[in-house]
Amino acid sequence: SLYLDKLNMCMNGKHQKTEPGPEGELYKQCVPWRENACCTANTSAEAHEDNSYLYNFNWNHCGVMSPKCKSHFVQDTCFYECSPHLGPWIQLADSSWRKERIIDVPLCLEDCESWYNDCKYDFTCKDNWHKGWDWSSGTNHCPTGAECRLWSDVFPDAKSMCENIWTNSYKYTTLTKDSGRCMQMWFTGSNPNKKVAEYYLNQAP
Ligand code: FOL
Repeated sequence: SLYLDKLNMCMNGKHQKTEPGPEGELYKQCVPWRENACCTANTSAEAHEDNSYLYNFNWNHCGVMSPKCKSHFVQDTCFYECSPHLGPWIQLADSSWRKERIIDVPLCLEDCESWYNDCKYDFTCKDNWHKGWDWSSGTNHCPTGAECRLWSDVFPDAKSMCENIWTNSYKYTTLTKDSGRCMQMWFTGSNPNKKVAEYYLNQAP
């Protein structure tokens, strides 16, 4: 049924598989998705690389990103590329590089807050990392006029970071992991997000 499809599907993005399925050999931080994933082993390894072929994205656009901060971007990449339970939040995208996107995925409080906290001494020049970079060198650099500033000057709080950085992919929530009502970027063991997707699908009209 259409309902069950939404519980277990891959978005039509740039690198996701057509259908979710097991992957024996996912890399490091993407391992939690190995029983059922939208990413291939290759994508999971690339998720850990600087300037990877996935998006040629340069995390170090305002000096070297701290390892703690980068670990959250790696985890976000695993979540974005590997999650098979994003169906309730997949919408058509109006862009050249992907057919579909995610919008307003309710992120668990702990994941958003720890991400912000681990990046707060880092620097960036933009609050939306999807658009407006200078790509003339092949990777993104700060555009003219966008100065590197302390993270907290660009993002006043965790909410502004989680919601703005990927153009509302995430919705900030005060829901905690134990609620079963928010999506977890960081988890171990079996994927807790399936039940969350099921809950939100049943809320839909
Ligand atoms: N993580 C999450 N959670 N949601 C996402 O949507 C997401 N997207 C990416 C990575 N992680 C994500 C992909 N990131 C460009 C910049 C960043 C990017 C993909 C592509 C890029 O090419 N930007 C151009 C505009 C391209 C266009 O819109 O046509 C630019 O102007 O900088």
